[in-house]
Amino acid sequence: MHKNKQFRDFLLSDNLVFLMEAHDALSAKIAQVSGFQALWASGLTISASLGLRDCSEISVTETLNVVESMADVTTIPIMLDGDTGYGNFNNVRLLVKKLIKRGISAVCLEDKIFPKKNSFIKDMQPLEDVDTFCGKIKAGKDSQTDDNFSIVARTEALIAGHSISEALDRSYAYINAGADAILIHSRQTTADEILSFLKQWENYAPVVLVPTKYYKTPTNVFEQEKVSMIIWANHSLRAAIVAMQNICRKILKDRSVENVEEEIASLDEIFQLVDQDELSQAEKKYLTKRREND
Ligand code: SPV
Ligand code: MG
Repeated sequence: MHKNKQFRDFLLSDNLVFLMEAHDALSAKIAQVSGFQALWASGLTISASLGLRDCSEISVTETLNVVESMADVTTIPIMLDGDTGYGNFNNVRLLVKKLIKRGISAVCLEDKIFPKKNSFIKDMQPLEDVDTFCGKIKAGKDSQTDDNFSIVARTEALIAGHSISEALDRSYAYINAGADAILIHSRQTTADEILSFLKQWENYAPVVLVPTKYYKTPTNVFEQEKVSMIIWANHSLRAAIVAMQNICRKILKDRSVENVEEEIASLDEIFQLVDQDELSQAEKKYLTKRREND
């Protein structure tokens, strides 16, 4: 449970915290070992790693199983990308309860309509009615069994082509409905509209950003604007795709693995990541008697 408090503290603190994308237990573990303080369980990359589209194609059960496996092997807080909440307010209530049981510290809900599509697909996706979305947030907050679980409300107003003032109005409404923070999303390649939003927002409540497209803006610019969190939303999977494509090409071309050994993780590295040593220690402790009786 203290992970939930840690996540809430990250939201409220003056320091900028980075959330690294994870799509399975191994990518979650690698992000933690690398030094990230929190994880983003991305809808896009979890879907892609299951061979599916980020269009509400994966079920709640599939998502829960993946995030549980991430929580099992890590100790840092995880925020699930909860998309539209998989239905109406009632589905959100069930989702929140199940996430807390599975060791997840926060969920991000977006004001689109189920079934949604990824924000970088060029379609203009309709936004959820403000009151309906506020109902989802209230229902989620009322059903959380741990006070420190966080709900981040994500507005897609800018992505859907609406004005900054529409994004601001929606964000105020979501915070007033009980959301712990706002995620303001943009698909522009500069941070202009985000910075304009932040100036007018005046740090009314914590803000989370996803600079997938406006990555050229240095992160200290956002830090100066008191942004709480930045999500690197898909970079582990994108790195893994290139690495896997390269290795597949090379092995096929060379008809051998002789030239790839140096480029890939050793088996020892895999054993280390899954904590093989822990099992060896446990065997010494728990298998002793059997050995004595042999
Ligand atoms: C995701 O990672 O699934 C996100 C972020 O929601 S984005 O792809 O930018 O919509
Ligand atoms: Mg998503």
